[in-house]
Amino acid sequence: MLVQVTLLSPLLLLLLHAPVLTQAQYDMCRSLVSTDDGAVWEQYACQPKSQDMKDHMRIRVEPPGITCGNPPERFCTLENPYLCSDECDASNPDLAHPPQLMQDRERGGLVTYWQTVTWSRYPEPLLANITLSWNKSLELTDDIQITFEYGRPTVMVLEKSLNYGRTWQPFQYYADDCQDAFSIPPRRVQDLTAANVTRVICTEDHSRWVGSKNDKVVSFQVRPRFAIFAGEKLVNMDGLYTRMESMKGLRDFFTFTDLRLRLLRPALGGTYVQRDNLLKYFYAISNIEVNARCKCNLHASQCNMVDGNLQCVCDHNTTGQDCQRCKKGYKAKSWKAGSYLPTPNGTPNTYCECYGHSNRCSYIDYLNIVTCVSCKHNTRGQNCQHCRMGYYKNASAELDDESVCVECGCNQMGSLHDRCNGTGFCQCKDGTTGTKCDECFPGYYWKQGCYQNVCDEELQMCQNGGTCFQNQRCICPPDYKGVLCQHSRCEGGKKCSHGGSPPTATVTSLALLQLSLLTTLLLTTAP
Ligand SMILES: *[C@@H]1O[C@H](CO)[C@@H](O)[C@H](O)[C@H]1NC(C)=O
Ligand SMILES: *[C@@H]1O[C@H](CO)[C@@H](O)[C@H](O)[C@H]1NC(C)=O
Ligand SMILES: *[C@@H]1O[C@H](CO)[C@@H](O)[C@H](O)[C@H]1NC(C)=O
Ligand SMILES: *[C@@H]1O[C@H](CO)[C@@H](O)[C@H](O)[C@H]1NC(C)=O
Ligand SMILES: *[C@@H]1O[C@H](CO)[C@@H](O)[C@H](O)[C@H]1NC(C)=O
Ligand SMILES: *[C@@H]1O[C@H](CO)[C@@H](O)[C@H](O)[C@H]1NC(C)=O
Ligand SMILES: [Ca+2]
Repeated sequence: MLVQVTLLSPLLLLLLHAPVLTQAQYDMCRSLVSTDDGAVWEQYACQPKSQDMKDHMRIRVEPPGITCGNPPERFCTLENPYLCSDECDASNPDLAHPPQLMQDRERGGLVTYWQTVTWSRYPEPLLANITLSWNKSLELTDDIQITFEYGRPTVMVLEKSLNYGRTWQPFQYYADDCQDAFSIPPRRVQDLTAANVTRVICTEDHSRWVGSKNDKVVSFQVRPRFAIFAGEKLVNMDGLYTRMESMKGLRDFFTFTDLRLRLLRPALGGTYVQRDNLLKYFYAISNIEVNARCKCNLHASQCNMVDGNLQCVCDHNTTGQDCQRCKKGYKAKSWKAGSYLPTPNGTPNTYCECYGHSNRCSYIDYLNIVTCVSCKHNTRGQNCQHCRMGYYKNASAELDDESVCVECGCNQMGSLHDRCNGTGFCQCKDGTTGTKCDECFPGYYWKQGCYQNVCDEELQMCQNGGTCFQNQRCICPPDYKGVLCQHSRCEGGKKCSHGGSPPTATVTSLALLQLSLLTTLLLTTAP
């Protein structure tokens, strides 16, 4: 494996840097371009170089006590099942197999490996979890390779986390019989197409016992997946980057903060578990290769160790571990991820404009637009350029003014709804007026809204000595009734204390009343 890795790396570097040779600008944040107007800086996508992440990973194995050697234990091998002279002893450095031997740099051809206890508790399953953490979002740039000494597991799951280990999702299933182990049909990475490249598959390619010492590696194949877009030898990285830019979920598929190997059944060296020799079943891993680059949202070309953690060196006035925020004082425009592609094909390093009312933008796939999220200050819209319902835009204020949207303040009783027009005018109910609909037209009185006057001192006077109460009703003398006190209670032979008005007078006053009502009506409907 040592040989394999060192052989692979230069080739790998060449492949990963192939786009640099053809499209030099892609790995730089900006370059000087000469135009008719002289030289100008053109901004391009930037991302840090791919690196061997083995050096930075933190390894945790579970359950406790899964590592062999405490107490010391004898074990056999599948090749020589009856020669069980090997021993694992945690207290002896020469015989110990601690987890860090999965990430050490082996020297002088000496293979070092982590090893588990043997399957002496069969038929209870022999389970082990290996969790690899970086405390940083990373993007795979090459195949993950895990080297198993003494046989590859027959059942295993590779999981990943995008949120520092809070939640996990399967990345790939491995089994000698996928249907049997996971109830899913086996697939090969070679079967994947552009349409289903992000599918989580179960593969039988890395779990079978072939009896050959060279079949030690279990890989998660990134290169064949890239090749779907970049061609067989990854010569057309543009093709890949274009898809990374546009295809939903493609970039996320290769992104992770943690990886976990769930070892579910060791190599058997045959079809059945031999109960009389369980000392030959265990897991042993000598190396884990993870080549990746820091995810910096295309805003950094470098990623450094800061206080023991990887950290993007952010450009474009961004900040944060992944350059996922705007720097203080640069929040007028909202944060947006950079782009792989230079204009006009992409939108390199431009931001989404929210006029300072939001610092979050989101890409809506089916509309192909970038839109502000959670607009504040009572704004709304793709760029937070409109006012929320119930607010209107102050025409003399700038769009990025915090108080650009002014509350309509429509009177609840007097207006038809909460909305107002562009100059703050609410829509009023009949008889109501004023910008906020909190005043009455002449001839109307206010009582939780405007109502037409029943009586007043001019045209709709109360008759027969009645008095008008707040334009709402006439208070009549005892002998009179009716809205305007126009009816005598003495009619029909009743005795009255005071004399009634002559009938002719009543008729005249009624006619007058009708005339006055008409006039009021005409007055109120006039603009
Ligand atoms: C391994 O991790 C999974 C979750 O990813 C958990 O359900 C399981 O119990 C763990 N197994 C061991 C042996 O710790
Ligand atoms: C993870 O990284 C962040 C940012 O660099 C740091 O603040 C935090 O302490 C780190 N956590 C661990 C467990 O190292
Ligand atoms: C992906 O799509 C191709 C063609 O449609 C199909 O042959 C293949 O089986 C699919 N792979 C998976 C894992 O679904
Ligand atoms: C970052 O801010 C500076 C002003 O401080 C500005 O000149 C520069 O264009 C900004 N860069 C980007 C990529 O917006
Ligand atoms: C509108 O904005 C101007 C300028 O900022 C300000 O002077 C004025 O008071 C604002 N008007 C309202 C109704 O808020
Ligand atoms: C809003 O309504 C008022 C009153 O109806 C009108 O004078 C004004 O022109 C309207 N403003 C707009 C922008 O429509
Ligand atoms: Ca090793």
